[in-house]
Amino acid sequence: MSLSSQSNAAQRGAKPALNVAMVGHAFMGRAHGNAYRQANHFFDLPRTVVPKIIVGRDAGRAAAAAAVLGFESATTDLKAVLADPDIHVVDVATPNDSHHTIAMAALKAKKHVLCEKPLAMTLEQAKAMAALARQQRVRVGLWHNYRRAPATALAAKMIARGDIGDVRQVRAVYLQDWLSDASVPASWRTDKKLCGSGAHGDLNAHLIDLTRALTGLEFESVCGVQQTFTKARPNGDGKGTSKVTVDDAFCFLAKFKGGAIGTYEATRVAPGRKNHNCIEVSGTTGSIRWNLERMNELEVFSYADPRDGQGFRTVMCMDGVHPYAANWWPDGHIVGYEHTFVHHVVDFVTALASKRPFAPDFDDGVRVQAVLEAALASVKQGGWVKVPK
Ligand code: SOE
Repeated sequence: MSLSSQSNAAQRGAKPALNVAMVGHAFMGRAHGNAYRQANHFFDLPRTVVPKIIVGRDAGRAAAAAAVLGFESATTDLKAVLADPDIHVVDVATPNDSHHTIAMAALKAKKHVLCEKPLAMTLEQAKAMAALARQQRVRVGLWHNYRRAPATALAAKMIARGDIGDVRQVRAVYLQDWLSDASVPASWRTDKKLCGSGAHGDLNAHLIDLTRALTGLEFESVCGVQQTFTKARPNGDGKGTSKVTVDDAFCFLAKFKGGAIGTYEATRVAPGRKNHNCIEVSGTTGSIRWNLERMNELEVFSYADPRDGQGFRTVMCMDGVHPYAANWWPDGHIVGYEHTFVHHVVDFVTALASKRPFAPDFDDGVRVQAVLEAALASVKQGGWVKVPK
């Protein structure tokens, strides 16, 4: 064993274990699993995060995922996992329709819970999850990972310290194209009963959370429009087709408390846009823009700069002074999508041990769900809808 891994093992060995049970093991399961494995290797944490057990519906597939993702074991018996006092955190990495059931059961078992976004299928479910989390006095988190890129964490800091003045406008898009082709099969993501909504709950959820994280603004009312361009898709098994019951694209206007306004667009049918998550915040004295495709960079404009030097400048957010960056590589070396999940684990474990708040928690999830739901109501009834408290 090399010196560094010995010191790692020694460092990790000295900390009490934080055993994680992860329910689900697909795309998000892989991103979470990687984060659990990496966190202690790059950050000095108060607990040693242990990817303990994967819970899946199929024993064979769950066991294979455990081997690949570095979990100690796998099971199909969630009840037994929740009854195990040696499991401290339950991670809900399943499709949207099971978030409420699994999280409520984990909370009743007094487990700390991390849940994939969107928190729930409805505002009512989200409120029940948040209420139980408070009542059980456990720690909970919601996997809105984009808050935790070094650049977005820096943007939040810059806006909070007044670098762009008072926020007036937010313009945000999250564009993908994986459903542009009508022959792409139906899945849980195209079935309202399993996901609640399409691009809206999947992608606008991220934009809503990122807006709150960067600006501290609260949504007051929204006005939405949605479209489903492909009304039916072939079934994955090649037999027949299924109706698409959710949006391919969903846009909405927003008014914030305090007078700021915003525009939001989520789509899965923008050819050429693979995962184009981009937000720009305009204030009274400047603007900040972040683009996931250049995730380590912030575009910053300030009227405070000398007139002849004014223009958007690029801040490379990977120096030791930038959030999380010092724990990875020397100045200027960049990180990727998966590091945002590692930072999420790092902050959750640190908050857990220090009793410091962690965001986004389930109360933040309720705020996101309230905006999502108001925008859906606006499509139904037409016009502006107030975002419920
Ligand atoms: C699919 O749209 C998806 O996997 C989202 O569900 C994730 O939240 C996003 O990070 C990447 O795209």
